[in-house]
Amino acid sequence: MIRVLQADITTLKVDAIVNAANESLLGGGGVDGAIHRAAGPELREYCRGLGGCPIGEARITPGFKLSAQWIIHAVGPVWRGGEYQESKLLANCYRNSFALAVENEVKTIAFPSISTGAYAYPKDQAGKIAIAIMRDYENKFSEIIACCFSAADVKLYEEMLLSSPRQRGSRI
Ligand code: AR6
Repeated sequence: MIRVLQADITTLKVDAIVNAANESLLGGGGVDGAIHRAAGPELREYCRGLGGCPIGEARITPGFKLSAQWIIHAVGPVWRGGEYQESKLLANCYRNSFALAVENEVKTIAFPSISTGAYAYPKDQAGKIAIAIMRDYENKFSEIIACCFSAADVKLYEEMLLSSPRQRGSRI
């Protein structure tokens, strides 16, 4: 199932949380900064060994001091008006994160709203992509959490979830 929650993603007790990282994977502001602070300095050391990550792709690390066993670091696109493959790149972030989660037998996973902070992706357009891909993977997980930071984001995601029903054949 997909659940919308208002929370600091670093506090969630799930198998994996997803980070909205940058190409260096060495930390930054926003959710990335919060995750690095909560996971501790070992995360940065581990990430240094990964050698970065291209936009649209994802990398997995241990959760270190987090309750989550894994952190999946996805690099979203910077919004540049919509003509620079932003939607495809954002969709790839979600797909590649889910693929890594499946490979690592993750059953519960939480996503922030990738690219909608510092990278300025319009929230409604980004939310539509996030929900559509969460629906594609819904059957492979016991819980997918859309972790929103603000009450306004919760409202937006809940509306989008309602207008994007579970796919045919996926109901038990
Ligand atoms: N828990 C859940 N969501 C959060 C949290 C949190 N603790 N903190 C912020 N958000 P952003 P981006 C929400 O800027 O747009 C960093 O510097 C926030 O409200 O974190 O993908 C990286 O290093 C927003 O909805 O990520 C990159 O350089 C969402 O998380 C760059 O920012 C994403 O906002 C990535 O920018």
